[in-house]
Amino acid sequence: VKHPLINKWTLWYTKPSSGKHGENWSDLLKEIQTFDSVEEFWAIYVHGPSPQVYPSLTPILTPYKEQCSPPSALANKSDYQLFKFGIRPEWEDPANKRGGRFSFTFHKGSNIDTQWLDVLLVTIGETLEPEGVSEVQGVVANIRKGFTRISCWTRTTGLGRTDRDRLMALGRHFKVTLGLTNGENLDFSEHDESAYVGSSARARASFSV
Ligand code: M7G
Repeated sequence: VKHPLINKWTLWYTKPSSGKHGENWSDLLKEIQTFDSVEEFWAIYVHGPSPQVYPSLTPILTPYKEQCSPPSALANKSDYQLFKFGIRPEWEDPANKRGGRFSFTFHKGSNIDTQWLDVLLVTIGETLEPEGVSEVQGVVANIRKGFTRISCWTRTTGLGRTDRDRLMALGRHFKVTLGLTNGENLDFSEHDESAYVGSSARARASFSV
């Protein structure tokens, strides 16, 4: 018997760019596996993608064999993304277009493996937001040279007062999951702006929690 999840999820991986001309973001972004039960999640988390999906992963399994390793084992410039099934982890996806993200940047040398597992669990367990609220689109871990970053992508940017309150509540839960203290701020930025400036790192925060 498998224990079903409320939603179906897909785990993605962005392999580091080679720096070669003509290589673009969509060549780097790869779907690892989709799952909708607790058991399948753990199998992927512990053992990596199932043999059935290996053939489609060949281009990234060699030389990158670390897809389901913890973030600390990933190469610089790689990402993990866990998104609701059907939503690509991109600003351009119709489901993300009008949204944004909460993010926290951990300084160089931080090991975020525990935080990332906790984030995965609250995401598939759907405890980040109350029943009936559906802001969470997915979560992302970025491995970069000088830092690591964990984000939670949301459907909206909290324009109205009630929407903003709902986003703030989500942000506070996310903050607790990451084990942040009150002095450590979680910034919210809009995807619109990340797409405009070409990097989420350079997008300014519209508010913090
Ligand atoms: P980043 O992953 O937001 O973080 O962007 P960083 O700036 O801290 O490294 C890195 C690069 O990946 C961007 O400059 C884009 O080339 C590409 N990229 C990242 N994301 C999330 C997207 C996306 O959603 N759409 C597109 N087209 N490119 C993206």
